[in-house]
Amino acid sequence: MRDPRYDILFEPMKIGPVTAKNRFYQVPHCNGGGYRDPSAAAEMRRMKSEGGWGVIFTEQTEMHHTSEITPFIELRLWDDADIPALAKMAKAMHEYGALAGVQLAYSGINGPNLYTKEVPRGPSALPIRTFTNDPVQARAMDKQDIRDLRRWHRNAFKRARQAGFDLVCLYGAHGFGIIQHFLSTATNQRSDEYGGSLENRSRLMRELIEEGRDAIGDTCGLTLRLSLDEMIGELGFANSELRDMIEMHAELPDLWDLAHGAWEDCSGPSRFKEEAAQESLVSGIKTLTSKPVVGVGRFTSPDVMVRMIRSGTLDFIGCARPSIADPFLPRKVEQGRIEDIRECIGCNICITGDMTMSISRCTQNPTFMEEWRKGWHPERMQAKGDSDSVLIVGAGPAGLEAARALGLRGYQVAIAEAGTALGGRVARECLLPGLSAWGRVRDYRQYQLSQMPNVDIYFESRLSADDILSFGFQNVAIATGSTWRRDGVARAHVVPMPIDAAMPVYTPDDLMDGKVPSGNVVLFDDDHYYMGGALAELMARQGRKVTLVTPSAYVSDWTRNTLEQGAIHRRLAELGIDIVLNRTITTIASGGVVTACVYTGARQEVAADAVVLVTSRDQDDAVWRELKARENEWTDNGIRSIKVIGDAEAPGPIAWATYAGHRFARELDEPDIGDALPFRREVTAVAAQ
Ligand code: FMN
Repeated sequence: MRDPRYDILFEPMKIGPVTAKNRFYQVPHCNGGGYRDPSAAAEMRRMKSEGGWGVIFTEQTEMHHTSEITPFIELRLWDDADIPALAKMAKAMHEYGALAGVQLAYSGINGPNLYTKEVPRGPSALPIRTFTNDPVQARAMDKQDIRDLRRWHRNAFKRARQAGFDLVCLYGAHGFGIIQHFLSTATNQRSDEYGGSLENRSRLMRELIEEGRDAIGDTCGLTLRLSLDEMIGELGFANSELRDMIEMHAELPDLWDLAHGAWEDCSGPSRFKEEAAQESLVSGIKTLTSKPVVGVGRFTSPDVMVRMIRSGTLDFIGCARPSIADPFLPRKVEQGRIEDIRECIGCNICITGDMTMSISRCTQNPTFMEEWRKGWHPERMQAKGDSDSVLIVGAGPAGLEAARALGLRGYQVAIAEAGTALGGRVARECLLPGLSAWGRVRDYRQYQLSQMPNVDIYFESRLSADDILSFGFQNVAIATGSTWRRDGVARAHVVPMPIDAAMPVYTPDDLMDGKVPSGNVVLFDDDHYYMGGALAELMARQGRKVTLVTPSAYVSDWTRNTLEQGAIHRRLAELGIDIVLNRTITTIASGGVVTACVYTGARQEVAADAVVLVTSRDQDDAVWRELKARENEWTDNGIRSIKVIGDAEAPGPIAWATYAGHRFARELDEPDIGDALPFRREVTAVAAQ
């Protein structure tokens, strides 16, 4: 039963000519699948429809071939050939009563056109502004270009309508859309009627919306997504100017969709941004317009959502990442199952799918983007197979997710944990600066397991191979995790590096155990994800003088894919950490280290009292290897299967571990598919000629 204090979230809301059944609004988000995996993306959106969202949007959809953002894989609506894929998406969104929305993007100076080889167009002649700094410039649009752009928009609106969408959103946020490029004096340096005054800079926006309305008719709503503040200094489109602009065009779109700054500002990870972080930027805007306002802020708490509505800040609760972590969030609020919400941890691993052009993952929801590929439902598991019992050795993220999913299937599950708490690495890492929300990986599963009578948990149970063979479980998952290496082996050193025994050497495990080195510390980061930066921050906050050395050109290089690399560098610099890029450590001597430039080999000595090695991890798989060597004893002991999963198989990010745990649970007792591909995919049809 729904708690009446959440009733307000379930009020139907009008958006122009259409009505959303509630205020849960899935704002546009990409998924790495896009035009390459349209059925996978459609099925993912269908889950959100089943999960109760009132409005569901696509990701950004390139609306014309003269503006595309290769290598990133989004949707396309270049011509009629793209309509069927989008129609499939709209149909899936509609299935349980959501409004289906498509976000149209003309990327202007954000589109390098690497695939179509067209010359990019923008309000002014400027270099393309992308993550990849492509050596391409846009030409300034003349009047004919503007007329063309308006016609292309009308065509795209008609196609969107044909595909069955109820809402069309024009993308002018995150620095990505042509509307923003015209609005901002940083990118619009025109002297004609499309440049100069705010009225002139918003002329194109007005024309596109007015003409779009004619093109889509009176059964489809038209929304506008704008940046709350461009965050690029004086020339940028700042919050005050946005407010002036909304006042000037208050009734123009059917809804104002407001999202902060650049993408990294808007989708800031929990390490740097709290829930509702955009509140002050959006507050008061509702008084400028009678049209509804949607805003975002990694909303996972229904109480915060209610506060956003009751305070008159928002009409709709916009969610991207929380809807990925739990596509059933609205349904759970409606059913009074708040404790079952699988809260987003704000790690931004979902964004890496887009940034690496692969396919998205979610740490909390391992079924994300596997709904069609593997037939995985985010809430339901198939019933158990032939066998009955499973022993899971290790209660880290892989073990916990395996236990939860197997418990749902109906197996008798026992978890044996060597320590005294659940969570494994998650329990330790969530104590590092800024990472507390990551503890939700454990908290969600801990609660779910506590509700399952068929799952037992045993602490202080460090099992040997003999124990496992003698316990009588039919299936076993070895999820014993990993340990950070102490010998420097990773990428720069594939064999142990020379280390003088007189120099105190620490690993991330030591620091997480509370053993923090003293004096001047050199941290060598050859891991390149978050750990090196997080430990440097930890030590600096404890008063150590820290020098971070990395062979990469960036601190915490891989976090460029989670959109937090800039924030990490800024924080470390502000904490006074000495950042040494493009250098590796060749030798650890008694009073310091020797570094070498990765390009020239030029050497330098750095004095140090201690060294922290953030390099790679060893899988803790001794028990697994012993069991594997004794495979001939399995059957006699009633064992049908033993598998090693997660970090114990091969260390990776936490999302890899929850995925491995989930996959183990899905595949147990299923037929062996041999060499067949373990997922579905779409293969482009080959032209006859
Ligand atoms: N915003 C867009 O306007 N268009 C997009 O295509 C888009 N892609 C995104 C992809 C991912 C994986 C994520 C996490 C966000 C994306 N965003 C995009 C931004 C979100 O719409 C949203 O504004 C932002 O993530 C903040 O909302 P949240 O805190 O609920 O995640």
